[in-house]
Amino acid sequence: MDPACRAVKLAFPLLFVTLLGCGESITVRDAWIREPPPRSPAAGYLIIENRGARSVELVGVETVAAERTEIHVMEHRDGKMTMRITDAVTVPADGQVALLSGGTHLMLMGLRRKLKAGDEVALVLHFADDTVKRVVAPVRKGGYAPR
Ligand SMILES: [Cu+2]
Repeated sequence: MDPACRAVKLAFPLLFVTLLGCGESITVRDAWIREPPPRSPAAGYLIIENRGARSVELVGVETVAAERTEIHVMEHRDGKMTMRITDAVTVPADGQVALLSGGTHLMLMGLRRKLKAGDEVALVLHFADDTVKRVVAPVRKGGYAPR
């Protein structure tokens, strides 16, 4: 949240959204989690839209369904695609980032319960500007789609 928005929010907690639209520039949609094989982490996908004039950074994701949730990027190494943890994903101003099968994705590590198609997982997304977005991700069967 930019400093002006934060100041207005502190001074006028009920008015800031309608007056300035602060914190309303980020939308999370099309979230889903692939049903994982037994004893495996689960990959999660979603799209983050940023209608604001500044870029925002996704800096963390959490869910009660897993001990921790990592953000993974794919990279070529020695001719193979491998996954690497990243600290943040930048969503450009007036743009979007798609976490898709075969690309940047969420990885739910240490699942606390079995995830089966039809289940729902509540995800909490934290952004560097203190914005918090909650989204419910259905669990679906789905093939891996390299890109
Ligand atoms: Cu991964």
